[in-house]
Amino acid sequence: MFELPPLPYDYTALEPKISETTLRTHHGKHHKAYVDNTNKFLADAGETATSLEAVIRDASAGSKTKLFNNSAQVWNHAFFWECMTPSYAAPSGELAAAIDAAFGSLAALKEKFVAEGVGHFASGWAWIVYEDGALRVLSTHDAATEATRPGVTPILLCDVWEHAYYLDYKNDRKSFVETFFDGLANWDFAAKQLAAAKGQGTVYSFPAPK
Ligand code: MN3
Repeated sequence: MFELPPLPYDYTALEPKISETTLRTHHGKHHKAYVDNTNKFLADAGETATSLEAVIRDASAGSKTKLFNNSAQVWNHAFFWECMTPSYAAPSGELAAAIDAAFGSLAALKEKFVAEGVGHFASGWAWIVYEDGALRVLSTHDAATEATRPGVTPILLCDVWEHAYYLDYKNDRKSFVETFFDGLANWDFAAKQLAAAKGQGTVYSFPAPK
């Protein structure tokens, strides 16, 4: 059985950028439901999971759409929580250098990331990933995840489903994505992911089932 990981901070820790109500609903209801559904689908199929990443790969390869959608959403949300912090600090060191190399500046990355997140039609996720030796920005639809794409390390992730921001920002997705980028993004976590992608440390993986 997979368990819903606790948030890495208090439900009120991101206020006013993200309200306690939004976090309680998003983590305690939406994310929990994806965990519960994943466990149910696995139990119904008589399958014992070794890791969430293996479940996602298997569901994708086997066209098990419901299991894929739910298990990928479990991973994406757990990673998304890690990608935010109540103690914002701008990128530094090797991450800042990689941003400058790929985009020219943090401001240029912001412009690209916000455009990707805002321009993404309907539900999905805006990502910064490390691929082929460089950072890049992309978005995925619905539950689609970069967690299991070969050769890719997720660096930073923003949920652009309406449930992520509607209570706090109504239909203003742009303000939400800008606030995420400028005030919530956990660049320390992103830097650890980048270092791990280059062989220094371990990339994030979802907690093992119990
Ligand atoms: Mn969500």
